[in-house]
Amino acid sequence: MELHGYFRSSASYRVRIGLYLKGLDFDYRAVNLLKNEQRGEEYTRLNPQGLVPALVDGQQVLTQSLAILEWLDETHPQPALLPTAPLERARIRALSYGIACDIQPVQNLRILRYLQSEYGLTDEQKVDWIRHWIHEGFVALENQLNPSPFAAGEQPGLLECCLIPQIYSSERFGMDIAEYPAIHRIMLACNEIPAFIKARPENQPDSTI
Ligand SMILES: N[C@@H](CCC(=O)N[C@@H](CS)C(=O)NCC(=O)O)C(=O)O
Repeated sequence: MELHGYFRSSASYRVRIGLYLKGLDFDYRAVNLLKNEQRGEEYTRLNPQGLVPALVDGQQVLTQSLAILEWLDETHPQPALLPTAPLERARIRALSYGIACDIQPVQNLRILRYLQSEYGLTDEQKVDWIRHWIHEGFVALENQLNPSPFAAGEQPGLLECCLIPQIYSSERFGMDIAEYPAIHRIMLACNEIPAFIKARPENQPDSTI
């Protein structure tokens, strides 16, 4: 498999965690978002949306990080990213979508660039914007987390694949995760797990470019 992504992209980071949790081998193909390579002809042949990540498996191209993670879970069931009981699966999906559909999209590069070019937002205003939406999302998430080590119990899964990259983004913008104790506890537990360590942005080959 080939993962096309960018070291700082939270959606790419989600998929890296999933691949490493499942112990799957893949080649990493860096797509430099700052150079707009995601909009170039070569990459948009893989994903016409011009967004990373894309996962290539033989002749198949998969896009949308959550669809990729669920596909990985269906094709490589162990260790599972989702619980087995339908209601628990729905709960973990809801928490994960809360991050991937409601927090992350409004702070995406193209949104920030548009806010700057069309509405003249300064860098400081963009940081306020980002923090505002993350804080609102994290407060809601915090109130929905159980006191077990991970969102679904003893093992990390889909929610942690989404949460750890979102925490990385929030820390980049100066937020203090200790303000959200349940989220903080999950973060500390994930920080000990090799899959999460390998997936970190600073451990990717394009982090030094
Ligand atoms: N819903 C998509 C979001 C993908 C996405 O937003 N990717 C960002 C990086 S995290 C991107 O490629 N941004 C490029 C841009 O905004 O131009 C997914 O989960 O895969």
